[in-house]
Amino acid sequence: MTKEKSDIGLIGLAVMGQNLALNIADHGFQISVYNRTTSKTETFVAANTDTPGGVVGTETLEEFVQSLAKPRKIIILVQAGGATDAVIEGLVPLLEQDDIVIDGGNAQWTDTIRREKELRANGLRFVGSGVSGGEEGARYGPSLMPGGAAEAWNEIKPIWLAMAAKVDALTGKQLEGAKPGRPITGGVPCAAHIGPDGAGHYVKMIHNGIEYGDMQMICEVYHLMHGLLGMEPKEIGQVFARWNEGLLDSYLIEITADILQQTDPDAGGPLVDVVLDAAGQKGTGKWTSINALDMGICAPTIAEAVFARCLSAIKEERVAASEVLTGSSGTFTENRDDFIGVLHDALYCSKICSYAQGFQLMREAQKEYNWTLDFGQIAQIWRGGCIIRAAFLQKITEAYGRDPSLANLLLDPYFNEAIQNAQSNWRRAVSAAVGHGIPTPTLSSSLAYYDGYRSARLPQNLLQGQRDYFGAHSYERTDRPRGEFFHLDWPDPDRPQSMV
Ligand code: 2AM
Repeated sequence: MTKEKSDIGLIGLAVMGQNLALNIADHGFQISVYNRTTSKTETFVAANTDTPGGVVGTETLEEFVQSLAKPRKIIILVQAGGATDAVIEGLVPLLEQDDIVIDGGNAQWTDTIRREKELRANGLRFVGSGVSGGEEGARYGPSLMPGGAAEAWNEIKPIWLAMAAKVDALTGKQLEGAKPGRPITGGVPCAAHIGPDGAGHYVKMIHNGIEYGDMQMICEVYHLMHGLLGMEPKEIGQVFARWNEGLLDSYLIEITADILQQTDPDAGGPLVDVVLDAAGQKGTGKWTSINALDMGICAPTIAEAVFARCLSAIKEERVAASEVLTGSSGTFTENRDDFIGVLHDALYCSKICSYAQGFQLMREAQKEYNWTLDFGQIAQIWRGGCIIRAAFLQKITEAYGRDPSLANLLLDPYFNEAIQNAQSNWRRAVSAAVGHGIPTPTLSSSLAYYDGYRSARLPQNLLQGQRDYFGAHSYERTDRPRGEFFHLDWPDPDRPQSMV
């Protein structure tokens, strides 16, 4: 039976929008839907007449808005940027005080901050909700990262907790098995209020940056298994499947095992061997890296993952260069099974560094934007629904539980010990890669990050000397208090040092 007014509305019926709408309807909420092209709305509604909550199709924005219970809750799922602004612009004049507009797209957090401010000035509420998990996640339970006013969160909370992925309270593992009309009940939902205005979209962006790092480091390990150990995709896939039972247990390792064992349906043989090695990207890894540079936070693993995609994309140029440029030759003599263990440890250590960088970015951003982020909770809502879901995140939640103001994940006793136990293998893997000319930008830069972070003294004393020499940029001295700056007229034979 259709209720007079729907509990929530959704604009934008591309695949993500359709799946999120069905997920919400599966949980007993009546949802109104609107799409610019009405035929899409009609097809969608006609195909989904028997959901537990009910899907109501609307043809105009006015009809859509009038179909919603107040305060209205409206999810926008159109392309980020101009399309989102256009939809908001059309919507705002139709809304009333306290209505809530929710952007579920991949918006840049700075746009979300702006939109929240603009809507607040109009007496409306705006929530920027990161949604992770792709099409499958949207349909059966994504990880949800809403940012905005706390009162707005309280209004949408029952729907958000219902549609989110669920994890087992003890193990943190995602509960599987949701079906159309039969959602999962019980478990801990992967949704929580992240913070004000752009906090949710910021955290979603960091999630994606970490995802870039995770994916690239897995690819480098595959490259080493193939290039050094001569392993074929199927065997490599079996190793990943085994790793998925242990410390590295994660969605990305699981799908990697599947991908590597997939046969080409057309030509036979491993499908991965005929997939073109030129990566695409939509921009969230790039945004994370730009933001790291803007804030002056060291996040090389994530940036290298973006650059690795850029380098892969110039396929023709690389093919030409491969005819001209030489690398290293020589046979690899290490024991195969032993070296597989070495690669496992290198991957684990690099992953710790990559996440450490992501959390350092969030720590800095909260200062910049005046947010108070709960890092343990963020790790918790990433345990299910999203692409980086992993057993590992439970360890991060525990680390922030031990010390909510932890400066760096590397300093947590669990992760510190993990790296102590594995780092000699990590170094062996990177050495072998360097020695045999196999590029490992994320494994290598993670190690450089680790070694840099643990160094009480770095060579930037010399760098400060260089800056002062050519640009009179001044330097501080180790034997003087911080904040006292000196300049030396380096080329002058008498070398007078002055305080500046
Ligand atoms: P469409 O089906 O009418 O193209 C993803 O592209 C979704 O965003 C689609 O549902 C699309 O609607 C919608 N969309 C893109 N640009 C839009 C705009 N400027 N106004 C409204 N919807 C838009």
